[in-house]
Amino acid sequence: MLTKRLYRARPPITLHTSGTIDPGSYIPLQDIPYNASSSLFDDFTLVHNILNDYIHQTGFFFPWHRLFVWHFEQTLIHQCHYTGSAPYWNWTLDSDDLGHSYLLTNSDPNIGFGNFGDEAHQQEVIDGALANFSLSYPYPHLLRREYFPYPWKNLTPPWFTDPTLKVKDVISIDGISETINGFRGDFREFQTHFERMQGPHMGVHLALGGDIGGFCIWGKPFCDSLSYGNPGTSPSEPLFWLHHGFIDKIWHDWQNMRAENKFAFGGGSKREIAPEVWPKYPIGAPPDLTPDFPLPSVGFLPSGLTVKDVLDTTNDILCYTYE
Ligand SMILES: [Cu+2]
Repeated sequence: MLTKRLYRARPPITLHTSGTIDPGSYIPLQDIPYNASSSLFDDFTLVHNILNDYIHQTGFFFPWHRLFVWHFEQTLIHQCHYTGSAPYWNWTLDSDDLGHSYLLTNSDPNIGFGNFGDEAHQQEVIDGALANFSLSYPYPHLLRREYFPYPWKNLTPPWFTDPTLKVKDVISIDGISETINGFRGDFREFQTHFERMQGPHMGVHLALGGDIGGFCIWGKPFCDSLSYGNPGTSPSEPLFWLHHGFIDKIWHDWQNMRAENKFAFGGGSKREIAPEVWPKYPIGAPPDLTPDFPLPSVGFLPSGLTVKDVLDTTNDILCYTYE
């Protein structure tokens, strides 16, 4: 059964830097106000939003999200009496018809994630265990979800160049197994391919629209800087954790595919998405990250961990594997 409201963070998370890279530069993509009535679940969203510019299209993408999913799992275990581990959604198995997958059509009030939302009400999810699931960021609202089989149709070039691309074409079983088999020892190319603007990570986020797609409610604040809103708040959708759980598994599988992949790492520390420069730095501009760089924690995630600490999921810190 899904617990709808988790415990609040006590004390509230600190919104200042943990001292990673450039302490002065932790400025959120959109400086959303701290909401005192938020839940611990919401705090994860806030932290992801604060760090949005540091953890996407930089070398931190895979390692930071590994720490993020792990900390979510540990929080469920230690604060919410959860006895399982972080689950993942293998969307390659649903790629032929994502919109009708079991996960997205299960209305069971205890365990179902519910269907796509109600068109008449801003795509709010109205069935399943997440019906009327209330969220705090970027402003109080109910969970929203919408299906876009052509996720890039209305998004703007030059970042998104092919409006006709279908999500099913970038999340197929064959495509992902090629990704895991490819890029021998080359972490940078592996990430560049996986995190590309019209790749599988983006594809699933955008195909499900609403909160996980970072879509805003038109006419509300924080709905003007990007054509579709703010990807920083995507952890508002519980499916985020299943999507990133699977992304972590894909990285894990790639790491374990060959000895030279195992500790391969690279990427820049500075996100560059200005159209003229980002093709040159799809996973971040210099200074380049090394395995010794601390993972940004903003006083919420475990601090003092480096990239190296999360390269092997079976080490004493993370201590998990995939079956
Ligand atoms: Cu993210």
